[in-house]
Amino acid sequence: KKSLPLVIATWNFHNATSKAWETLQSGKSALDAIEQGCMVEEADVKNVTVGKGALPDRDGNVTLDACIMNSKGDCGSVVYLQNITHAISVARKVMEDTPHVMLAGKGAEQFAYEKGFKKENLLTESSKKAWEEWKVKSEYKPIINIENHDTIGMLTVDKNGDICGGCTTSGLAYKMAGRVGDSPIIGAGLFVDNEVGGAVATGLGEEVAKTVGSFLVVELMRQGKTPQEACEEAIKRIVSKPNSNYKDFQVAYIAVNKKGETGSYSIHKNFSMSKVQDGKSENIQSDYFLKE
Ligand code: SD4
Repeated sequence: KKSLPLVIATWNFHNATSKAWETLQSGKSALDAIEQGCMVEEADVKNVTVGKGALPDRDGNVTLDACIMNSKGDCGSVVYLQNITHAISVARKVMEDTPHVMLAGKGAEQFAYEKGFKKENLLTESSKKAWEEWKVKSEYKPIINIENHDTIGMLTVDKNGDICGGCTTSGLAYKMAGRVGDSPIIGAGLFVDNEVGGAVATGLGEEVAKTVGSFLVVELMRQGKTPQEACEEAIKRIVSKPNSNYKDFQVAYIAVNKKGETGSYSIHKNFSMSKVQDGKSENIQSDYFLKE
């Protein structure tokens, strides 16, 4: 049996997983750890796929998607949220302070102000410049995510074996106005089942949503697969579809089970998972489907 607690996240998000680990160590809840960890990336203007400084949609608007899930099976989500950096915190408030699961757009923003969140301009000068350069050609093409900075999806298992998760993103750069990805959709971008485990996705959200990817990973674990096997099977579901053009997009999953075993798998190479366990932080290169 692997030692608990542990924290994992998509990509090389050492600062975020470390923050989540410290939060757990300070005696706070696993949900606090998820929120605090995800907030690190939301606040980091250098991460152009999450929170402040994110790349905008085609029209120049930064719109955020996020969700959170606790070990009791409660969840909260915001979609198409503008002008608020910490979408993950608003998602948590939706979960805890409303009878609903999901709030969208203006309603989500209004709710955030009522809860005391500050209005902020999320479009930084450098993201604005990138968008203006993109506009010259306006080529609409999802890009394979090979860099080590991207959507953050995070899972924790606390010392009692209870599991929580979160996911926060600006989605695809230069997406159509109004586009919502997988990340705020419970079961697609994130799923936690405290009897079994949790999973989160990153990459081209449309492909994740079409296969209800994170729920699939968790159900496969319920049927006896390891987290690694479950992630592989969920990726195979996507690439084995008739007419799948998987060579042109990336999807990746990370997963954890109740014992603290973890797994990750992607279509293309260069995906990695951050992990903190026993106080040791590491970045683990993920195995992948498309071998040269
Ligand atoms: C989306 N899955 O909106 C997100 C984006 C992402 O790596 O994960 N990028 O489709």
